[in-house]
Amino acid sequence: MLKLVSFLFVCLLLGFSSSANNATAASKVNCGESFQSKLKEILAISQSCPTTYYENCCQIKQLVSTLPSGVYSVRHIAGLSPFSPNVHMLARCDMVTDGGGWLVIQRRLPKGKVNFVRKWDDYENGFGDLEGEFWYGLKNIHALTSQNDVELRIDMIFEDDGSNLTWTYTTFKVDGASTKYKLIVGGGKGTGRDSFAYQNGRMFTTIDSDNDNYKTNCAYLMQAGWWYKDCYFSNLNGPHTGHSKYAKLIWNDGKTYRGVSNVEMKIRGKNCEVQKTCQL
Ligand SMILES: *[C@@H]1O[C@H](CO)[C@@H](O)[C@H](O)[C@H]1NC(C)=O
Ligand SMILES: *[C@@H]1O[C@H](CO)[C@@H](O)[C@H](O)[C@H]1NC(C)=O
Ligand SMILES: [Ca+2]
Repeated sequence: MLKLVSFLFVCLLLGFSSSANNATAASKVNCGESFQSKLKEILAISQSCPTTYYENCCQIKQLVSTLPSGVYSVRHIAGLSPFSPNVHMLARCDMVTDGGGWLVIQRRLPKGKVNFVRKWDDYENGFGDLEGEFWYGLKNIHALTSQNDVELRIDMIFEDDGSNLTWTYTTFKVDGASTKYKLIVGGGKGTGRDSFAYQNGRMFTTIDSDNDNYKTNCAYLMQAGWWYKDCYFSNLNGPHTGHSKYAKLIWNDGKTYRGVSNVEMKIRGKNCEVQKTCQL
């Protein structure tokens, strides 16, 4: 299971604004300081008063533009916890790509060892390791994409020649459990075939829950969970080593199905204004 460690914090520091969006207290952090001490101070402040600081990857990036990509505590997603909004959960943030501030919802690494052939419950709740390969969970992705308009970015590296491909989407939503987490994606920009948009409008299918158009179960055939139609042009949760040509981590680039070694699917609020230089 994904280590979505949730913990209840009580903000003990007086004098901090209660507004989650107000970074006034952060003015303590001085741009002139070295990166390491700045980082230490941010982490210390955030642990005693996280509600003020760790709203999402974008706000963390806004706070200190030099923070590295990695695992951070973010404000708990509305609706998922009785303790909301004071409960926090962990998320992987990409703080580098195109200005940073991205929350990573799926990640694959070369020869990764995490098993992605999983049942519905696991795809719903998330699994893997935020420092390695993981799936952030349909419940979480639904919550994150329904409370805020987000853009989606998919970064991939191909197995055959190590070249990379990026697709970006101006629309990305994952509907709720009642529609089997239907995919709504549009505004794709990239090179070659838009192999993710092909899955648009499809429900999610896993080995034990067949919601695809094909006569048998695409998840079983392709060894993953995905928004299969009949079945796919992309299979980003597929196994690194296929036991058949198509039951594999794959992307169709318009010419052919190509094995993929690295993937990150990441989202960022459209209202996220990433500051590229430290302005605290
Ligand atoms: C942030 O806090 C400062 C100082 O308390 C206040 O002047 C300002 O209006 C607040 N901004 C927001 C967006 O709440
Ligand atoms: C992607 O490929 C381009 C062109 O070869 C290269 O400049 C860039 O560094 C690559 N990016 C990544 C993340 O590998
Ligand atoms: Ca089917």
